[in-house]
Amino acid sequence: MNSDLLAKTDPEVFAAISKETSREHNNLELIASENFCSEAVLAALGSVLTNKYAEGYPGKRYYGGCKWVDVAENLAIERAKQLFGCDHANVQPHSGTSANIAAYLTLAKPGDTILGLNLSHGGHLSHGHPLNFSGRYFKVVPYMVDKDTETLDYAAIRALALEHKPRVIVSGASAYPRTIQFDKFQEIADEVGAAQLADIAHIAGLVVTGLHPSPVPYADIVTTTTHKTLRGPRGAMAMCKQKYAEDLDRMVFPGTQGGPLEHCIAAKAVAFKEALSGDFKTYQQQVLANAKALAEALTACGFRIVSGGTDNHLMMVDLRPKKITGRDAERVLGKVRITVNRNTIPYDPEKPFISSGIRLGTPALTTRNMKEPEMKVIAGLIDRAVTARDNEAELDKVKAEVGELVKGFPLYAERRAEYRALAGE
Ligand code: DSN
Repeated sequence: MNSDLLAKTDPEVFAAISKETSREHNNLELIASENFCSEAVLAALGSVLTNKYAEGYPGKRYYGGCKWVDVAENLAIERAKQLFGCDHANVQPHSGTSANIAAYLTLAKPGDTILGLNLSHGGHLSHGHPLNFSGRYFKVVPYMVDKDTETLDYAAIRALALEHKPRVIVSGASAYPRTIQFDKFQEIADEVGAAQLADIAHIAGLVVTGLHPSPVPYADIVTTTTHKTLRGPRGAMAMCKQKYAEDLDRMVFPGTQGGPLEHCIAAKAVAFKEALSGDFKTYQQQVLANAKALAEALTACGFRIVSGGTDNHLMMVDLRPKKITGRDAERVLGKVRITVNRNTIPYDPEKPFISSGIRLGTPALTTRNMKEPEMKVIAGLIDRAVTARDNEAELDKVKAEVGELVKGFPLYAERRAEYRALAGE
């Protein structure tokens, strides 16, 4: 892995990477948007493809010497098309937000109206938050979840669309635990003459394995990151119907990006190949089973799960029954090596920085082969930590139990052993 070279050349950066590798193994990772990619994906990321400038697209570059990056990028494109069943795929977006910028500008002009799920109700910054480019350059009409069911209310979304006549309706979310009906979004979009932009960053792995309905047959543009349930490298992609292909490509490059990150694109190709395998569906089924098991076990411990449960890889936990804020729970759980993020829950009385909830997801723990019995144990550990928030002795006990649990599910074992040897540990 050439770690010895890095350890010699730059011991400080080496130490940070080495310690992060240990942290990923030693902690229970419950951040719903994180995952652990394979050694093969990491190998592609750490390759010489990072050296190459390749502005343009395979066969139409503005630089010489692109023969081999063209091979890698074409593999990524073809595998993406096969995986998602889309007409056209652009694998160059550096991030989910970059993909969304290109998608908006393909479908709309600055100043046009977009309809997106409010961030506090499970949406994403790039779906129209006032401080984000999407809220600065477009007129945003946010939609909310229903106050009683805490789920999407398609009749209310339709009413807003009829009133405001948006150019783009954004479907998709980053903190929504229920199935999203992209066909219903399309009916609304068709009725008001809008385009549908489906951002499936969180659920892409479920979509490609048929465990969540796909927006691809309906939406004008579909964007996703590649590092969440899809378990690839950090990055993103955008897909569209053939009629938008040229415009979307032009809006990614030269519209909003320069040189593509060909090492990331090669790593996307590797991840797509992994996602096309039968094992990937088994993995995603376990992600869902684990999420259900965790939500049920937390409910049994007295937590309130927003909307009463989950259909996907994540759940929103209302902490008010436990009289603790999201910020404090995130801190206490961090002490016992359980990593989560605070999150507003729908109609949250607290400000986002404090929040009344945490968002939990199972993709990362499932990659470590944890199953339903471990989810029950973890729910108990979360409950004990939150309850014992001021009792350092009890928190130490919970932390020790986390340590015992993770030992049975090693992560990046060879890599860690190599790093430890180099650090003389
Ligand atoms: N995609 C967001 C998340 O879900 O964590 C961050 O932008």
